[in-house]
Amino acid sequence: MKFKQIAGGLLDRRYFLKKSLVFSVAASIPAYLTAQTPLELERTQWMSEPGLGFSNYGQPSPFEKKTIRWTMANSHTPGNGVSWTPLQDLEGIITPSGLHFERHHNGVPQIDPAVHRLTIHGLVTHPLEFSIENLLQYPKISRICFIECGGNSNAGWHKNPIQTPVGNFHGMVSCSEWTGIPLKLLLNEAQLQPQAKWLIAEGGDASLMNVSLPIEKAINDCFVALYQNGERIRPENGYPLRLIVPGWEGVVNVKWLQRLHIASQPSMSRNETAKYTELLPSGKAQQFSFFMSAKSIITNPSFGHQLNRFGLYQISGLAWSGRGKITRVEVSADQGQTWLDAELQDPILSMCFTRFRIPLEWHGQAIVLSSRATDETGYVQPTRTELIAQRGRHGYFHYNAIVNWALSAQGQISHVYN
Ligand SMILES: Nc1nc2c(c(=O)[nH]1)N[C@H]1C(S)=C(S)[C@@H](COP(=O)(O)O)O[C@H]1N2
Ligand SMILES: [Mo]
Repeated sequence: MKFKQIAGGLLDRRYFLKKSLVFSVAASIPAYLTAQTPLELERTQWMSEPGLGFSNYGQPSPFEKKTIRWTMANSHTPGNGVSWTPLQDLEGIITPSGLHFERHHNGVPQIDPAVHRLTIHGLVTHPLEFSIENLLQYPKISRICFIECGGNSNAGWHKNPIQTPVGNFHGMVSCSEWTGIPLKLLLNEAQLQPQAKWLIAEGGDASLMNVSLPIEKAINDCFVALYQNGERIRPENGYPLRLIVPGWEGVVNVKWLQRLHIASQPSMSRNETAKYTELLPSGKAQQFSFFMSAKSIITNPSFGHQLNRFGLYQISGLAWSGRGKITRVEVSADQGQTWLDAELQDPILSMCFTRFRIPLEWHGQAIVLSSRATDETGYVQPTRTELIAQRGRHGYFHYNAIVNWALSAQGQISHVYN
């Protein structure tokens, strides 16, 4: 067989497909999978008595209690903090709603949808006020897209590589199917005046956060979402209404949306001046760095996982880009000297998580696993050294360098820089 096997034990992504055509079944199955004879199934307790009854709202299996968000709040201001999506425990591309990361500046408001209003005013011909009921009358769209906090992965700037599960390092990104009304429709109802250049979106929580967006983006693909993964948005993620700004940093995806002020200038609010700006080597700060650039991480295996047998492993991970579709993910097992293309799993959508997979044959070799994403603009995820060369060492936001996992001969995984 002419499978490309490169340094470190990575195999061609089509390995399994071709293997089943070439090998006889017996020869290709590892001994530990062979069933004991006689082939009799043990009668378990759950086969011997009726199961539980129906429930009004389903919950995960009690055996999956470890798959939870990791929360961290400021003890002086408990409403200000983060909870991380446990990316190391999840598969596919959709983040379950109850595990979507959270970033609140002043807690989760308990908004009564019957009272909530969305106001559009400023440089418009018809200032408008919508109730949720009014909004539900408009034509809706659905879109699967990621939301990533601009501060995600910021531990990558640390001098020494942080040793923590993927979710606690990169878990300020999640991906849902959002359903709502294109902003363009609502702005058309209000009729923008010619001087309208910026849209200032305000949330109805106690942080009264506001952010400014160029009007072109607002018209192009933004929408106000009422549903998340088929059900009404969770309170933590903006119930009853949030702004979705595909591909752009989390902070502009205003939750608990209550006001759209159309203006000729940005508002220069705290979250676009003091925060969510990049301090460059020149000492100047870069503002309005909206796009989330291409990024990828191997989620399985990753820090905290233990390889406890020799043989084939299926490496899998996530890639995404705020500039469009992911076109390629390469994986290396030798500190980035040689790379092999991973399989990209359908669907491959713009500004959305893309799942990648590649087999690895592991026989106790110590290797370094890395993944590198390319998006449809041709942008290639940089190494950490390249990122630091571009951005200096004073940054905090928008860290998207290649992540390396060192796999030891004992099957343990640690985070390393190269
Ligand atoms: N009203 C309001 N909107 C907000 C925030 C907030 O605190 N209040 N946090 C922002 C930030 S910084 C991010 S990263 C995203 C997080 O969205 P999520 O909590 O649904 O993951 O919401 C943004 N929208
Ligand atoms: Mo954020």
